[in-house]
Amino acid sequence: MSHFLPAAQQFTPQGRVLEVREYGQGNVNDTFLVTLAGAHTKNFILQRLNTRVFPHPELIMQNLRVFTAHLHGRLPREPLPPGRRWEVPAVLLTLDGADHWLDPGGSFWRALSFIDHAQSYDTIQDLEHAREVGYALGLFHHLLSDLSPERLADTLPGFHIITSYLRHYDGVNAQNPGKRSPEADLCHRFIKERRGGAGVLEEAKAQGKLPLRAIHGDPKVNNVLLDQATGRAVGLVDLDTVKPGLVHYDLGDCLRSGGNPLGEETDDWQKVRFALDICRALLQGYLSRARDFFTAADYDYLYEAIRLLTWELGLRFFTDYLAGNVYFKAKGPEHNLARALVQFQLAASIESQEGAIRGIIKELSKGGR
Ligand code: GN1
Ligand code: MG
Repeated sequence: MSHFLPAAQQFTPQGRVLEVREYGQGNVNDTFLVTLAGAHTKNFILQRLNTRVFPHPELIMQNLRVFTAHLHGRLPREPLPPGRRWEVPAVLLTLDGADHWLDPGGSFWRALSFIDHAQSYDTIQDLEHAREVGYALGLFHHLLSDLSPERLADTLPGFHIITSYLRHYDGVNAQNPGKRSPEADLCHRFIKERRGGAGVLEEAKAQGKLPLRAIHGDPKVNNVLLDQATGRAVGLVDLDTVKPGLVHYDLGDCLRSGGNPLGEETDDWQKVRFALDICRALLQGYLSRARDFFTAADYDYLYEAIRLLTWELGLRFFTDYLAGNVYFKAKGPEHNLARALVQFQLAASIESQEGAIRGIIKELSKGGR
């Protein structure tokens, strides 16, 4: 703990830190849970932002300020159904009143309040959980639907722009034609066969069919907190990619994460399947809060969003494998290849169930429950 103690101590009076331990499963930033001494044991979240991925972390803090101020203004006017709560992590200041601390080595540290009596899971546990994950994303979008996206900085240019990821893949490939294996060949083939349709969401955006909105950027299942007692969703965490984007990025990402019961870290990639019942329940939960802003065009692009965001994550993992694992933290040289295979298999399963998925979307667009 001593290593991280100086960072934790920036955000709390001396002598109060009892413990600092690694927390969560983040693939990019380093996250710690800090436990404090006191009348009641209190925790906060301490994070070291990855400045290789986020070259301007101060813009992340700026977005967090805009986002939290908006939500705190809006939440009191937003009646929640009985028995529900909704929490937004607060930015904690250093003892000097700053929203971050640069350590002597130049690392960027910031702290957030911890949401009590809540937990998350890496995979969907049952259909009720799927509904809650969808509900959380729908409420999140609903609460942000009157925040003008221009007020948020683009903290990660190119994020979820598949054509940019393809350019990067081509560049990495040209420099590094080495790594061949049956699995790598499978990934190359998978990308080659599908790159034609990669720009569908960007084209719809350029044509004005899909508007830019304020989005979460990374609403995977383990970023949705559930109340420990009731199982109801209480909030979304991991707000570093809150920025302008398409709600389709969020929905596609949430469904590729939720719709894969084996989870994105499974070793058994050949067994990966997209679960239609989870897809339906998650979308039902989402639409229970999103119907007021979700348009006919939004429904039209939903299937493509699920397919594309899944394929995109496979492409991102595979490119990182080829590049030597410089973006996603990896447990070994083949880890990102294994992760890519999971997403490509999931994308294939989505494609093989296109008719059924489109059927669910159609039924729900008519108000089906
Ligand atoms: C990364 O760091 P983490 O685990 O919150 C990534 C997401 C991916 C996710 C896959 C900024 O999120 O886009 O979907 O891994 N975040 C960034 O698990 O690239
Ligand atoms: Mg994240």
